[in-house]
Amino acid sequence: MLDQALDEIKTSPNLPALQDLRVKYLGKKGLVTEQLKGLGSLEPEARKLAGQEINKLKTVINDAIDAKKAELELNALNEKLEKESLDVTLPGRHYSPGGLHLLTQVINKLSDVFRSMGYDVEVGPELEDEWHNFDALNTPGWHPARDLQDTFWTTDGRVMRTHTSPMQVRYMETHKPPFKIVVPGKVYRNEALDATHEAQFHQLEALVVGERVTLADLKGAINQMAIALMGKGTKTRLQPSYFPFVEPGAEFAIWWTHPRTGKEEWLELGGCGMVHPNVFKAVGYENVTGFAFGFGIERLAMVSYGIPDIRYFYQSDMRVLEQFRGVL
Ligand code: YSA
Repeated sequence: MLDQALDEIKTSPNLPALQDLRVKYLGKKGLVTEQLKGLGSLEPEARKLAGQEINKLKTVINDAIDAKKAELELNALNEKLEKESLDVTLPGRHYSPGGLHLLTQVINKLSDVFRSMGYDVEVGPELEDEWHNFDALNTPGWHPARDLQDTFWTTDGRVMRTHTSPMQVRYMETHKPPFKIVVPGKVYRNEALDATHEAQFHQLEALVVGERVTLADLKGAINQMAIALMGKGTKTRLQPSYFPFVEPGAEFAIWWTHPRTGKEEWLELGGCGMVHPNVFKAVGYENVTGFAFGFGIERLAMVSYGIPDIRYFYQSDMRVLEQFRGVL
């Protein structure tokens, strides 16, 4: 029986067939098990000898089946691997590392430029109270200038800040002059949207306060910023204008080439001026002067990169965003 069993095991073609052999020889009603059952009728001495023989037989068959099983499993694995063979020369899958949004890059660059000019970079809350956004900036409730900055109010009377200027007040409330700060951040307005107007956009505010700060310092700071951003020879212009929180006030512009018309023209970037005495009064400052300016970061990015429509910044269109990966 042993020879036959070993022969069958050796030629067993696959794992199910091998399992059948295990049952055939070693199962509850298997051939070897049956032999064990027959031992009862033998004399004790003969039973002992026969029992040892049968157990040996059982072990040999069991070992042979285990060895064959390992061999069949290995064969199966090899076959599978052969079918699935890996081509290690294939190029890997490309995962995009992502990148910073152009506006983030411009804000980072602006922060670097101003830090190099000795300014501290500050941030402030986007949800403001009316006092900081308007009243303390010399814009009381009856002031017509409020209409220019229509925005979103919460039911408890707070306001999504319409500009970064409220941070002028917040900073002065908690710091003593002299200082130079810039404040980049998001602002909100209830706007009719078009190529140059969004309801959520970014501004950068600058505030410099000291003993003898002049309009010439203001013009110098704006020039320096424009040159750092756009290179030597960049022209800037101040034009008289009105903002309640400065006196005198101005708008400043940068000379640029319109990306679509190709025409050279002035692009209004933002407002500026000498800090109004009423603003200093609101925060308890005396005997100081200062200048401030604030401008739209989207507008600046549009100038720098020839982007014709502000809405491109917020449409998450990869064809647009990818063009500006790592430009700064
Ligand atoms: C003025 C004087 C200062 O001493 C300090 C700051 C300022 C700026 C003032 N706080 C302000 O917000 N002026 S502004 O209403 O004319 O806006 C400033 C700039 O933000 C604009 O010149 C423009 O570049 C940008 N802006 C305004 N509305 C916008 C916008 N950008 C995109 N979408 C809008 N809806």
